[in-house]
Amino acid sequence: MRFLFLSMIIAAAAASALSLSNVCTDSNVQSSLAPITINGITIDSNSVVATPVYNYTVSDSDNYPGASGLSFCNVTLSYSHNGISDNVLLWYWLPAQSQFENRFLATGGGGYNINSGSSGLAGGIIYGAVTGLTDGGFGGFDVSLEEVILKANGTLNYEALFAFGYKAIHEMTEIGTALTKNYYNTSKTYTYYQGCSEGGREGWSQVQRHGDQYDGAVIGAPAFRQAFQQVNHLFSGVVEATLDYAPSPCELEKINNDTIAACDSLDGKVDGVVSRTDLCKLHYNVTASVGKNYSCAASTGFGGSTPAASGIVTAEAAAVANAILAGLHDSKGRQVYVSYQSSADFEDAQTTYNTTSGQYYATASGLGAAYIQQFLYELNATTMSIDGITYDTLRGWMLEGMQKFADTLQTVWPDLETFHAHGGKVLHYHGESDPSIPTSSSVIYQDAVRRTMYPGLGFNESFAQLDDWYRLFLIPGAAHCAPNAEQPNGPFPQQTLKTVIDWVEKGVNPKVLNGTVLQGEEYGRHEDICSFPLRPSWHGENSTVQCVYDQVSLDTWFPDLNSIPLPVYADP
Ligand SMILES: *[C@@H]1O[C@H](CO)[C@@H](O)[C@H](O)[C@H]1NC(C)=O
Ligand SMILES: *[C@@H]1O[C@H](CO)[C@@H](O)[C@H](O)[C@H]1NC(C)=O
Ligand SMILES: *[C@@H]1O[C@H](CO)[C@@H](O)[C@H](O)[C@H]1NC(C)=O
Ligand SMILES: *[C@@H]1O[C@H](CO)[C@@H](O)[C@H](O)[C@H]1NC(C)=O
Ligand SMILES: *[C@@H]1O[C@H](CO)[C@@H](O)[C@H](O)[C@H]1NC(C)=O
Ligand SMILES: *[C@@H]1O[C@H](CO)[C@@H](O)[C@H](O)[C@H]1NC(C)=O
Ligand SMILES: *[C@@H]1O[C@H](CO)[C@@H](O)[C@H](O)[C@H]1NC(C)=O
Ligand SMILES: *[C@@H]1O[C@H](CO)[C@@H](O)[C@H](O)[C@H]1NC(C)=O
Ligand SMILES: *[C@@H]1O[C@H](CO)[C@@H](O)[C@H](O)[C@H]1NC(C)=O
Ligand SMILES: *[C@@H]1O[C@H](CO)[C@@H](O)[C@H](O)[C@H]1NC(C)=O
Ligand SMILES: *[C@@H]1O[C@H](CO)[C@@H](O)[C@H](O)[C@H]1NC(C)=O
Ligand SMILES: *[C@@H]1O[C@H](CO)[C@@H](O)[C@H](O)[C@H]1NC(C)=O
Ligand SMILES: [Ca+2]
Repeated sequence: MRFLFLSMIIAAAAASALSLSNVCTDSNVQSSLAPITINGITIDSNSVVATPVYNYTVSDSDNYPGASGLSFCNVTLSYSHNGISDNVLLWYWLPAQSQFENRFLATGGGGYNINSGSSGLAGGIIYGAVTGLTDGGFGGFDVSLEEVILKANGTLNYEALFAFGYKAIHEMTEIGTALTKNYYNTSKTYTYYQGCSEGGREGWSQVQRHGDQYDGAVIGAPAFRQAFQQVNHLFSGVVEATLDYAPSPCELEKINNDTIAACDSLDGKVDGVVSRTDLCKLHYNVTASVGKNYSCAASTGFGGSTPAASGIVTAEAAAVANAILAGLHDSKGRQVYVSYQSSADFEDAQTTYNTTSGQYYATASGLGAAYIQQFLYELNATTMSIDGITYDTLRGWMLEGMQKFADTLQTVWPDLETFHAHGGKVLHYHGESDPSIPTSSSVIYQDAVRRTMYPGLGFNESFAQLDDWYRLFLIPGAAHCAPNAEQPNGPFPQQTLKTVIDWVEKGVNPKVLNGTVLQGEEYGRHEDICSFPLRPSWHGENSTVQCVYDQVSLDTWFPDLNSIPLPVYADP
């Protein structure tokens, strides 16, 4: 009896293993693809490679919890666009039938990469979702847009630009959801998107243009409004050049450390986390660091090696920091764009050490320079001199890029009616101490959506509507798409996709986001994260977070961007 029972279990295990090896074949995947017809696209049936993967382990990441015992069909294939001889590679993981939960997940990339490889795929397979990515047609899963954006100097690769802008992920989702329906013989599949940074921009590209294709999206710190975003990377260096003061990285680190220490308690809880950068902006001035000692050991980092540094924080360094925090203003004093929040690292302001002169000098941020050279000037170069670049130059580049890339890289279309009518839910998050993409860049986009979708309603009334389907969460202390080593006790939302799945499939509206400390002494501690416009506040020792309405704080998130007399911060 006992033996019989055991052999039944073994037989059942064998059957499920068998079923994956039965269905995960080139020919079965080819038959699932055969009925798919998409205007303008030819799927190359011969390109299909399907291999079963058993007992796969996903390790814990910032964006999803780990899992083990996963089995799936690992599929790659390619397709081409009719009329041009291109070749786009697709990569899907299709869960074993027993682990499939009627979901499809599209994933995006980061930087100028259009995918995040298997670390992106792992984020969906743990939730029983067929998960996919694309190479954009760039010539391989690890080939970035930067490598193909120029066909020659002066000749932009528009196929690649539009593929990156929005087309490739849309097509990957179209083919992937159809493949899912045929492969599992299921009629209803929920479709999701997950990505951060460029992956966040890619997510918005889908929600804005293909709103009826997605049921839910997790979008982190999106690199959208890219004409502004990329040029803004140059702003800190231009401040240093304009004010003729190039602080050592150590001097700026000291200013930031002092900022974190001074603003920590403004949220009501002394934990090393500046959960209220808005109060920091209102009540703290970095001039408080002037005259304080700083010292750093020698280090090897991004721009080469930096020698040991020590000194006393100067008024010039504080002026540089204040100008950066104030955001780009033109020569007439009008504000052009937003900046990082107080307590974010001065990453773009990193100066370089000249070993001959023994002095630091300002440089053009690599991210900004590569964009200007390749995308605006169409030159095969990734560096540029900061000499002669003024605040007005930056403004001009922003305007130029806005026109040039309005329909590809800007990705700030504020009318989400199609997505909303389809019943879509979007969870948008952004680290409040992000040093690479200004946190308020997300805030002003959500505001543009709110005003566009609910033109007749007041602030609170429109938020009450928006909260049903689009929530923005600012993550206390968090850096760019990740927890922040400088504020280790801050929470991070590790289960965002699960939160959106529950919102879409069970109607659980996330009034607060599930945050967890993912590093340091408090590892594993839970903390709720407030939904904007409500802001976190603590009263009394060991109290839990209160999400409060604070008008004075809110006003700091909506500066008067009056330099450009067009609705440029959301596409008209
Ligand atoms: C699955 O993997 C785990 C560790 O990764 C291992 O302990 C276990 O024996 C494996 N199970 C099977 C059925 O291969
Ligand atoms: C899936 O297939 C791809 C492409 O053939 C391969 O590079 C990758 O290692 C495979 N992944 C797994 C988990 O087996
Ligand atoms: C750009 O320059 C690199 C070397 O710096 C070269 O490998 C590449 O082929 C060039 N690309 C174009 C389009 O000229
Ligand atoms: C697919 O599902 C439908 C309805 O559930 C069923 O009638 C049909 O036989 C199934 N087809 C296959 C090939 O399993
Ligand atoms: C800033 O604080 C960090 C700890 O968070 C410390 O390691 C570093 O030395 C400090 N830097 C300066 C310049 O004080
Ligand atoms: C900080 O203080 C300096 C010096 O008093 C002043 O010039 C500057 O306007 C202040 N900045 C802010 C943001 O309050
Ligand atoms: C700064 O450092 C110098 C030399 O190391 C020391 O003499 C001075 O007292 C320090 N000043 C402060 C404000 O700590
Ligand atoms: C470094 O300093 C030397 C000596 O002052 C100068 O000649 C050289 O141009 C500097 N190099 C850079 C990259 O600024
Ligand atoms: C393209 O432009 C880069 C940057 O100006 C230059 O270094 C390179 O020589 C140019 N290539 C050709 C083929 O003209
Ligand atoms: C919005 O509601 C809050 C209470 O939740 C209230 O204090 C605030 O005045 C309202 N704001 C506006 C603009 O009506
Ligand atoms: C919140 O996230 C943590 C970390 O991923 C997880 O352990 C916990 O179960 C989640 N809580 C809820 C209520 O979903
Ligand atoms: C807060 O928590 C600490 C550590 O758990 C404990 O020692 C302290 O008594 C608590 N304070 C209050 C007011 O509960
Ligand atoms: Ca705090």
